[in-house]
Amino acid sequence: MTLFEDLKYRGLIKDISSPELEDKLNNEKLTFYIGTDPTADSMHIGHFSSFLIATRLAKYGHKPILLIGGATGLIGDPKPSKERPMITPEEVEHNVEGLTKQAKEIFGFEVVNNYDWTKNISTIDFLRDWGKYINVNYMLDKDIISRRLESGITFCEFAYTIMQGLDFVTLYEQKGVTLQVAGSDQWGNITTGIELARKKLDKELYGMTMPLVLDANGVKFGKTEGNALWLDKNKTSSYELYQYLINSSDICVIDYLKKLTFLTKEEIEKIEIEHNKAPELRIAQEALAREVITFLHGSEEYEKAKKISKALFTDEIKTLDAKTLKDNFKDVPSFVINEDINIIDLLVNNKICSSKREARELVNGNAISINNDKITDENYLVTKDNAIDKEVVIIKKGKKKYFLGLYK
Ligand code: 485
Repeated sequence: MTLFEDLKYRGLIKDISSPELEDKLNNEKLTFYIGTDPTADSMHIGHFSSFLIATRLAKYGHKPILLIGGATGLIGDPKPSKERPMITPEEVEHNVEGLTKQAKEIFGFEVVNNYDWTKNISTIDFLRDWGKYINVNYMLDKDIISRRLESGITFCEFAYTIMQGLDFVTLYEQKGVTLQVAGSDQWGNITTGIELARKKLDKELYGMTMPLVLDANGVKFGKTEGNALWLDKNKTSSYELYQYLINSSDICVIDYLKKLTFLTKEEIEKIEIEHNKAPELRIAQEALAREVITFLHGSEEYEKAKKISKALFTDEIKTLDAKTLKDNFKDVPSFVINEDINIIDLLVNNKICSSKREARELVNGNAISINNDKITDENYLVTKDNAIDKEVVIIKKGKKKYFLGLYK
């Protein structure tokens, strides 16, 4: 299979700037780039799904450059809805550091920062050397900008697309970059770069975008209620990542395998057959969790996450040590338990239930477990002696909600 066929099979091509790109991707060795802005000090799983294209193209001999937008992060890529809040230069710098380290660690490619070539451009140079080549009418036609005209857009954000375009041309001049890849929302910014290269240098650069990865409800992959799923394992444990991936819907999981793993078409087809025979075994979801977590954090972390997940549903939970449990339940609500306490009081005092009545109903309805033992007695006493390692009490409410009680 050629690279282009492989990308098409995976559903990874939304737009390409020219049909010539197919031949170039299949027969030439290109230097290409993908960028992200430092809005946080870690990437999340949505970035991962886009950045993975770098590794995919590299496997076919192309050379990736990863860009962290130390300059563009100070401006803010316009969202279709509203102006972004500005982030302080200190915060941007801190985030650039985190992202640069992370991008190197996870992907192992060259990382550049657009602040390096943007910081010394004067206002006059910006307007003469770049602004002069771009017509405002052309900018107003861009999807994201046109969607902001009614609610308003500041000149600061309006100019953003020229900054990204300037990056593309600069990376072509400095490093021979001829292709920019990104998610489909970046089409307008990629084409600004292509336009600048044509007008300034009479040079044809190329762009390619990927569709957004969506779940069964049309929600962006990786968007959970509340928190993002971070790639930094100190922010999102491998266990939490495992839980998210293992719970992927049957309808989407094959698409995720195509887009988020390097399993071959043959391997995915085999998994799909097995999966369709017995979806309840979650063979496809397990393969997804294995591939993604191993890529991000290594196989040991995957094995640990799998072990904990399995243990939570069996008595094996009692064989895990307090440290492993605490490390992997970082985002699970936790509280300190000071003394032996009746189950109903524990549930109400720590806001797991909103009233004693609700707590009793849940206990009587078999909906509460402590360290995987169903508690059905309203007078049950939670004690330090019964805590795992005399420290950790795992409280489960219903099928999925976990809480951690910790004895000091
Ligand atoms: O020269 C560049 C300067 C900045 C950027 C790219 C090239 C960042 C880009 N404008 C952006 O905002 N990207 C998003 C981000 O940083 O979160 C997301 C895109 C998504 C995908 C991902 O980055 O929304 O489609 O490309 C990697």
